[in-house]
Amino acid sequence: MVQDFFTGLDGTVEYAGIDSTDPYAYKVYDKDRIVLGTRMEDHLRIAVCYWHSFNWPGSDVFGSGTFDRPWLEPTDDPIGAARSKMDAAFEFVSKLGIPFFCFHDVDIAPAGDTFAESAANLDTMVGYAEEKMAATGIKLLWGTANVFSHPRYAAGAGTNPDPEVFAYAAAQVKHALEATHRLGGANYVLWGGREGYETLLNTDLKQEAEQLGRFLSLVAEHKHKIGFTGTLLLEPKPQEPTKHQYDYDSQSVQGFLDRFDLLDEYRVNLEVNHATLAGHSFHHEVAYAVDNGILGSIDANRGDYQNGWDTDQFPNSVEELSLAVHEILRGGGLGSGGFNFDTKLRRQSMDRMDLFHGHIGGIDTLAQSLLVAADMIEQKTLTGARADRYAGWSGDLGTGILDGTESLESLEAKVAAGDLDPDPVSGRQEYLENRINEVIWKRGG
Ligand code: XLS
Ligand code: NI
Ligand code: NI
Repeated sequence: MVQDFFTGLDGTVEYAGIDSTDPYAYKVYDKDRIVLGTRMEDHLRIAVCYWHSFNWPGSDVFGSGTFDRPWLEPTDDPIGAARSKMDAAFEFVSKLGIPFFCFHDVDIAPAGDTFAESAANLDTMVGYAEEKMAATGIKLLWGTANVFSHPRYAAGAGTNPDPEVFAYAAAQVKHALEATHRLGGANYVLWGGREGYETLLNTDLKQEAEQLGRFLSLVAEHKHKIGFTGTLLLEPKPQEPTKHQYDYDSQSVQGFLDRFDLLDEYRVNLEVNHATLAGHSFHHEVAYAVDNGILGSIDANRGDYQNGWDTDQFPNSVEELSLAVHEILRGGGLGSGGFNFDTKLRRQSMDRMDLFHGHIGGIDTLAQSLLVAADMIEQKTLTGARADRYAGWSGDLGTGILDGTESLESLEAKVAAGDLDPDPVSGRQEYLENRINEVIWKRGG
């Protein structure tokens, strides 16, 4: 008998429109609404993450768990408890009415005393997930391996100074990749939480980069060997828990992939709060990835501008997200990716029903951002201004420079002959800011 955990809500969260006062209804997210020719649900491909929502008891470094999570209570039946947790997760995602979930191996299956036991536990729980997915229609956006929490990974997984730890991480990632494949996952993620360093005093940067490149090549080889057709994704983050993480941001990941000839094998999973930790805006990270052909998927959340760490709060700013969603639409959408809510409740949000409030607000914010971004695309609010700004590059001089016809000598000759007389023009930043606000305000955002 499957127990119901979210009895505070009988049915499912439905779209009720902006005039509804029901806190358990979507005000904007209307999955079947067509936006630029595509259903809203198919644009956004929203996922709930297992770790923050179902595994985390609300503990922080100063205190223990505060959350009401009956499925996390101590037990002498770890597989039974993992099943209850999965019941809770699937009940929640079904009631939320969104299509995907994401997990780490250790989120869904208890650790055993040996690798073989842990792997067997994962297989058991993957079997249970298959049943749950078949019964609910919920799909897997991505799976991943947690190769950062266990003490053996304190000095890194693929970048560990000990090759035995590399081997252990390789075994764990292989198994998690196969579990993701078995569940029909659309992507597989690698977040290198401890692939970095605490101090340069004991770190051989050259050696660790070689190891990481090799690790990623092995994963790509295995993906093809087992016939997994999902996308491999690297998730950049500049630091935390390490002082410095190698997958710092999209640009450094792109350089790393290029160096190890892996640009065809990997894309990026960009997280809002990781972008801001790196000193970028999320808009920057997305725009960079789109323009360099490496955008894969998104971990939706937000940081706190007063704090320097990964607070993983639920997104609530349409203004901030609209700009990023606009770049995504401009780039042709997310493909196999989606918006995974890598989001945490605040520690004082103890009630399990708070999980609904966090997700409903975040999903509506995202939906509103999609509408704003679609308006911006249709009105060419930014694309038109950008095209005008670079129009000179389609003329004879611009094409001649880029295609190699011109040299420094020929350019000097043109300038010296007085043929060219460039006129500085306005970048119109304030004008563009106003146009964006108009779109947002017209949408009632
Ligand atoms: C941590 C990361 C992590 C990844 C999955 O900061 O966001 O949650 O998304 O390992
Ligand atoms: Ni993440
Ligand atoms: Ni994060």
